[in-house]
Amino acid sequence: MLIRKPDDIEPSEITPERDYVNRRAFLKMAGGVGALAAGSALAPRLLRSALVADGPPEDTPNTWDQITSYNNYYEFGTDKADPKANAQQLRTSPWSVEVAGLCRKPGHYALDDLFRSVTRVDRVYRLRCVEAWSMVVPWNGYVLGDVLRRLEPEPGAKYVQFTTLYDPQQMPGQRRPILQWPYVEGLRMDEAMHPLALLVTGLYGKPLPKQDGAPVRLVVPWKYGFKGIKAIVKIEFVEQQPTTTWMRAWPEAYGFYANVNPTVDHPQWTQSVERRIGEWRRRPTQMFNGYGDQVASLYAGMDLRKNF
Ligand SMILES: Nc1nc2c(c(=O)[nH]1)N[C@H]1C(S)=C(S)[C@@H](COP(=O)(O)O)O[C@H]1N2
Ligand SMILES: [Mo]
Repeated sequence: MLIRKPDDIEPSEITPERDYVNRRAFLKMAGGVGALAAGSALAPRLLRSALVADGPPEDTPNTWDQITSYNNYYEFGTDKADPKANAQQLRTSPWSVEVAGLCRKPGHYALDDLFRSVTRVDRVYRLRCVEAWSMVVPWNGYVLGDVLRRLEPEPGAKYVQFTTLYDPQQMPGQRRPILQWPYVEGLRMDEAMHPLALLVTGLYGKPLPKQDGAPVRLVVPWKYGFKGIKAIVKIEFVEQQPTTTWMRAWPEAYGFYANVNPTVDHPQWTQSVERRIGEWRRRPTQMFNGYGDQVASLYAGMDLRKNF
């Protein structure tokens, strides 16, 4: 892990981050430093530094700084630091999402209306980028299926397509043909309805930073990170499998399904291992990014080497 001295930690981030540290990490540490720290005014700091230094392996969330300064968002540049530097001028309010296609409630929705009477959820998920790095992110948002159901998809709706804002004035990357703009993504309807899939509006209990996809992005934890389309302005219910930005760019490398699969390599590198941001050692990549117990049945009978 990246080890930060307690002095480097903003007091404001201690409480929220500590709340998200997972239970296993807490238990592991509780017998040691925890006892020492208990009752001391310094307890939160000691607690946090102990967790960072001794941190467990699996699913300790990455820090706010890591999650918000190491980004992929080509609309704002192709270097990892570019989105944070270049996205801050994006106007994210007011914002509306167009709902179109095969459903009974099409229209232009303000975000509040899109999420009206949908329960907010907090979920700590692994994010596995196709570039073989990963992070753990405490997201806040809404179960995608809960939102979609309220839009009353029609029986002919077999897929959902998502579209990012197209505005080259605000998104400098769109002035260059890095990708075909706007960025588009899609899910099969049963994938979209799976309870792990989220529309995300926050992280660490704070509004979603612009570089992470404000005001609303998709998060599908068993798929490669590129499925997590940012700054969504359109949701369309369609009958045929829609195209996606990365399929268009390089179909041999990026399929529609994009399920994390350590046995199907990228043409230029292995997908069998990954590096967690903040660590040096490489860890094995897990099938479906470790969510197979929950999602494997969606793909029963499919050849996942062909449908990669
Ligand atoms: N509109 C849009 N969405 C996007 C991207 C992008 O370039 N444009 N990059 C994707 C990729 S490759 C990844 S790994 C994730 C990264 O999300 P993060 O920057 O919040 O970690 O966003 C995805 N969503
Ligand atoms: Mo990615």
